[in-house]
Amino acid sequence: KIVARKREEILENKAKTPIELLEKSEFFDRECYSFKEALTNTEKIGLIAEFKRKSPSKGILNADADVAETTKGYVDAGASVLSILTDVDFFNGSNENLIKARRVNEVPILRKDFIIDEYQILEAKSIGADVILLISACLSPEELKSLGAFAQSLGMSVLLEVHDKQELLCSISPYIDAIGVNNRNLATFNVDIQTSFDLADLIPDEFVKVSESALSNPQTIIDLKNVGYRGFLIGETFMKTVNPAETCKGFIE
Ligand code: IGP
Repeated sequence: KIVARKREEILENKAKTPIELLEKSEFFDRECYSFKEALTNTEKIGLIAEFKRKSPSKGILNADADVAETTKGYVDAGASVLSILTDVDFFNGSNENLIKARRVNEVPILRKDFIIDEYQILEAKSIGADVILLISACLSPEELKSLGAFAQSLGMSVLLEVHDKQELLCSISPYIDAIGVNNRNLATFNVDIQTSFDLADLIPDEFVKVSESALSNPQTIIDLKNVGYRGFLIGETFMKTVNPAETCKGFIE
């Protein structure tokens, strides 16, 4: 369902903003920040703090938080990377939100969306993103390789998302930089942190290990660090509170 909607959206966006226009954006030629570098060789805990207004499983999380203020607050609190939802239909996100975050922050930004086409990667670059997400459950191994190679050819980093052993084993390629284990099953919305613990040893060492979703307890981060994780993607725990940046700060301290 999501993929069908994305195909429509891509056609609409291509008609409005053709590739030649994307390439003229003020951000298109900037050098991307490295996702890997931001999460390794650092004293920071490796937080990837997400700006997400709504989710299909929980509905509205936060209708009011200001994106510039919140993301700047995340970074001031010690977040290493920002994740910005740009999907409109399912997450109330927007490209505009990512642009606003880009203008006030100097850390890597992950464009959080369902990427199925090279156009969306060019669009990500044009709005100031450094990292794209490729979801194993939405793409064939061939698509994962070609989209990953395309993003890397633009100087961007690639985060591959998996949620079980089979997805992991058939999706690994040289065209990814980091592997994110989603603790939330996208089909059922069930969450289980054990997923990250179970897959840790199966992720080859050359990829940065990221644990995604349902993280709400600092002790879990410490335990995941001990099995090799270096990135921790957190949305809801922060966004469901009135002041997400303040909550992030409390979490890091
Ligand atoms: C954040 P949470 O439970 O902290 O809000 O999860 C992030 O992992 C989640 O938003 C996410 C997501 C995705 C959203 C993970 N993979 C793919 C949209 C698309």
